[in-house]
Amino acid sequence: MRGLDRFYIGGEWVLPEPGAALADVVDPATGRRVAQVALGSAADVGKAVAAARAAFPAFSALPILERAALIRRVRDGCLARAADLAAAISQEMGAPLPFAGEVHVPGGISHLEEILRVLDRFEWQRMQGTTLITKEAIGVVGMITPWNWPLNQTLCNIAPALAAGCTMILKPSELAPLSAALLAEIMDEAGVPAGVFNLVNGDGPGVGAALATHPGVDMISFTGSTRAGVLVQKAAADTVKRVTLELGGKSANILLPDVDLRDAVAKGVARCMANGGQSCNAPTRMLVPRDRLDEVRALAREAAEGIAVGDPSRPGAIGPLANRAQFLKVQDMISAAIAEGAEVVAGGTGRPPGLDHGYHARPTILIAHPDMAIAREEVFGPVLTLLAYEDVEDAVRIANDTIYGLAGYVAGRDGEEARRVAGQIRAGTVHVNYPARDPGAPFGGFKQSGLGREWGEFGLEDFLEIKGIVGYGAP
Ligand code: TXE
Repeated sequence: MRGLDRFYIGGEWVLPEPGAALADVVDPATGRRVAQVALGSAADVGKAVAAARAAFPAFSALPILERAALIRRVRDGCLARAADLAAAISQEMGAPLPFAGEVHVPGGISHLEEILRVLDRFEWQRMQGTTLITKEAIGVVGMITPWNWPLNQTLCNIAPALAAGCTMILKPSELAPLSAALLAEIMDEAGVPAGVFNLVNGDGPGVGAALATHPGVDMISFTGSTRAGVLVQKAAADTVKRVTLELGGKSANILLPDVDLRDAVAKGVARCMANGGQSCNAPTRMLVPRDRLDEVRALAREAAEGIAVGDPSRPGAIGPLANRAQFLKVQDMISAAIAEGAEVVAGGTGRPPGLDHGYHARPTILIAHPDMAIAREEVFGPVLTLLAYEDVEDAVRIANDTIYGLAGYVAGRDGEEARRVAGQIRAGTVHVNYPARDPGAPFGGFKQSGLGREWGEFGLEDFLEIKGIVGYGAP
């Protein structure tokens, strides 16, 4: 992979500035190093910004149909290398290979497909009286992405940026840079004009901060922890960049009193544990009627104990946590919850029996009180917290009693009641009765879960400025 020891800048594979450190890329399933990645510096970022700025005028002026054709070629390149992408994702963050191939890769590619549909009908300009309202590309975008859904997170930025006519510099997670390096090859082979897409690897304080402060960067699209997102927004403030943030979550899953408990608990556990629980929109708090807590306890235990860990051949298997720091954080949070009085229904600390390598954690179900840290803070691991509620009003109150507002879930037999409750959840995406993923739905947070919206037309809008030309239609 060329994009590990070199960066992709201005259409060339460029060596880092002298003195660049190397970081290990570790396969979390084994704990062994599989590659090394060069960590760039502000000087590397400066070169990439210059290339992106130089490419911006021509690329933003390209007819939409040509930009759509380019997106189609990128999609075709991703499809042609889907197996390589899945292998890279599996190695860099531990997703079992079937899950990487069947969920991660198609999920990423769906953003290219969706933006093509959006481009077919997008309204770029309209008249308002004699004023022309137009939308145009923001400029050069710095993209800082994390390790949990690497291809999904890079493509859900790249697709709308290409559609808008922006040029870009991607800094993927230094812990999971493999699929992004492949993506740079795919972009190159697809004929993306030089300087439109650039890849600079590095860590947050180095390359991430350099992107956030560089005056030649017009926008930062950040996905990651709330901690780093706040730092990025502060760093970007001096140059008044547009900043979109896709941050953490602690999403509630309200099981209404009339719900089919067996079905809803099984699906709720599976959704929470999918990807090893490392999804910002995972339903990590299951809210259940207090008088049915005993039934839920038994059903949740059964569901959690049915999840295979670390055996990719088993359907629904989960892999290890993506890295050592995450493994340790999850262990600490489970221990702290137990110390605070949470009841362990399934799992607990330590590795699953028989797995003494890698960063595998046990699918864990805890019954907690809404005030405990485990019920309030993002864990980002295979840990589901059960919370009892008194009545539906109480459930909605608990669901909304959080600094986060990324997603919500409601399940119940009476559709009208489920939709009514969904309307009361303060979150960017609410799911009623476990629907299939919709890449055209807006994705983003209320409250401290973020700023802006990703996916589909909502993602595209975030890469556009709105301009009014007053007097345009005057005689
Ligand atoms: O992510 P970081 P970490 C949450 C989750 C997890 C926690 C820690 O709770 O346990 O974050 O993860 C870059 N300036 N999420 O610390 O640091 C970094 O290099 C600019 C939620 O591994 O947020 C990487 O590219 N950039 C989440 C990206 O930010 C900086 C996904 C994400 O890393 C930076 C991942 C800085 N000062 C973790 N510091 C989600 N919302 O999906 C770091 N980065």
